[in-house]
Amino acid sequence: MIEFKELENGFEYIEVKNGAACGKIALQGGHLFHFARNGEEPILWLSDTSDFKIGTAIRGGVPICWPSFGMNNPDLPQHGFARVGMWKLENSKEIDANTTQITLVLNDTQESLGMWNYKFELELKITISDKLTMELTTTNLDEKPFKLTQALHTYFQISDISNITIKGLSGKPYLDALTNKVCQQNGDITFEQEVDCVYQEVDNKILLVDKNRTITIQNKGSSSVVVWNPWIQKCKRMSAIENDAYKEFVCIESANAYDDFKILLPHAKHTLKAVIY
Ligand code: TA6
Repeated sequence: MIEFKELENGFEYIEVKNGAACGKIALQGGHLFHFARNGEEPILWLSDTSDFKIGTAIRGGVPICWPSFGMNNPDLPQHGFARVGMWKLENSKEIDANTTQITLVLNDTQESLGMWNYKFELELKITISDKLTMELTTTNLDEKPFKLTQALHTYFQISDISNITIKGLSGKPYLDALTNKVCQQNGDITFEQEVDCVYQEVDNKILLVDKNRTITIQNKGSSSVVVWNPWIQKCKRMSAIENDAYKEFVCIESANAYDDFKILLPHAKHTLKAVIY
């Protein structure tokens, strides 16, 4: 089932249900804000106080950070403009009883050209099945090259921040965004404070091990992964989130960030892919 729905305030989204899973995708931001396998707790976390209003990024799900991650480009808002842009539905198809694919696109506008003077096409292909697959493809439609940093800024729902361990990043170098120092990961990741790390040279699966389930993240077209939890103080300062919600989620972001940036020549393409299961 693929349904086109609207909230009372006119906020449009697509609801997908099939034999394996369900998902909800907002046209604003191309923002997948719900994904759950049938009979299971959602895999994506969504803030109870998230905004569903035009021009404000949803807090949770998978915000699309593009064409810059963080404040990598001072001419752009934090995490770029794609996550508040109005995307268009390009295609929706039920591949089989357990697999549904939704394709959304975002193109340059007068507004985007005013901030970032490049013609582009950004395509997001979301496949909802017992696995969640997201493929974000950038095409440079301009006559000049551009630098790209990006992330699928995935918020994972967890039982509690004290219960989880992230495996697969031991030995990897990372930029600690809190200290701006480059360090090396020693062993698995657990959480006792704010964490905001951009891991580099990542070429393997990442495991999010929780009390009752383990989620696997397999990336392609990316060698950087961001691990983030705001912890107590930053959570209190953030918009559209309850003060103690830091306990409910962790972000493991499939990225091209920091040294893993891309330079796209005219008419070149790059796909950032994440498979979550
Ligand atoms: O990915 C981690 C991060 O860059 C954090 O520094 C924090 O700012 C987070 O993204 C959320 O950013 P947002 O603009 O969505 O509040």
